Amino acid sequence: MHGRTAMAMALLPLFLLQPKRTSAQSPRPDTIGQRWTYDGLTGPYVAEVAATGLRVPFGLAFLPDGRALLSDRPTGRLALLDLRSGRVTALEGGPAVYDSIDAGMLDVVVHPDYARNGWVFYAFAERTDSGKTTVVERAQVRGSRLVDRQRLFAAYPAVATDFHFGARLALRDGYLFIGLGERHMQDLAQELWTDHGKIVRLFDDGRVPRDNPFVGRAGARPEIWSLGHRNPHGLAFHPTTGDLWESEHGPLGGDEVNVIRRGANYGWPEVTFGREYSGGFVGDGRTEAPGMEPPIHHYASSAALSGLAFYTGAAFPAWRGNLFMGAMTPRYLARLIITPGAPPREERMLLEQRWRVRVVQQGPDGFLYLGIERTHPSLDDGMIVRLRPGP
Ligand SMILES: [Ca+2]
Repeated sequence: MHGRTAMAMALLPLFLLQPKRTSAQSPRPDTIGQRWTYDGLTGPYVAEVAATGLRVPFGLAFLPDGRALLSDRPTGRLALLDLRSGRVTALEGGPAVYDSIDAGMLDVVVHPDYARNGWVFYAFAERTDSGKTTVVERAQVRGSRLVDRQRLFAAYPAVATDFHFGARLALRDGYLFIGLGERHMQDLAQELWTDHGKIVRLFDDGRVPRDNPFVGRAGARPEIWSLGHRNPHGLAFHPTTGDLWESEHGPLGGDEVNVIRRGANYGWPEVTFGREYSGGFVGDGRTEAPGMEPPIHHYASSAALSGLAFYTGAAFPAWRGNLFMGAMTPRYLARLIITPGAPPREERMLLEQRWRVRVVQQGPDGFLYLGIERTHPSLDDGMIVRLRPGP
């Protein structure tokens, strides 16, 4: 996302479900332990600062020992977060990261079998003589160092722009899915010779599965799983269906939530509900076309969706099965209530904070953790905030 201006929100056909805030605004800057209480639609909840001193916390993943891994995009670093004290310790031994505009250290995830194999996976932007691209590695965490780093993937080819690197990672059943932006070169999203604007699927050791949809097609990248994406910023498996869900940024409007199918084309830039930043149509302005998958949900005005998490915990029973995303341009946390056969309903949470929520993850305690970016040093520090049930 770049160059966007805040716009009035027009979220039809959603119902607008607006919670009301109950406690007074606290003075800035925010500090660890600072909290606000809200009357949500499903009951009271507390937003509590868990860590500060960050810039753009882009990825967040929990380790079995009560710590979390986070990425702080423009610093190019991964860090360990102690969830009890809020102490953040940068990890040494990471890769050299390119950090301009949309680049930097991107997503980080923990292998579902981490307790057995110790692998963590992370995506970052890399600069070489031929340009910049999105790279994925896996490594082990030993003390405060990354060790045994293995390079698994580099999106082909490296190009000159500093925009739309993605990236989000999701792991299940030995497969690694990577959501990649089209690098602000929109026609690449429809081209099978390049990884940009695609979701790719690898084994978790970086090998390409032979049953990927474009294996054996002349000129196609065999790692491609789906195409026609603009800039994925959320990727997660549905807790009951197992489907892979994705959120992506549109241009001016046209942010989407998609369910990702093998080999499917998600349309960008041939079909979109968004407009060019100038206000004109993208291409010939089509919003649907044969052979192109429609989003299951889209935003008519700019939402700048970031992160995607399904809630499954015990702390908020009323949220189970709901989908959470940051909406960074209007600046709220979206709770989507998805009912088959009906339009999603949305609760816009934390509107008064005007936080830019970059990432949402459910913690091992069942609380919801948000990575919030620094918008201005004297207003919002980059921080991690947890939502827990209120009194
Ligand atoms: Ca689309």
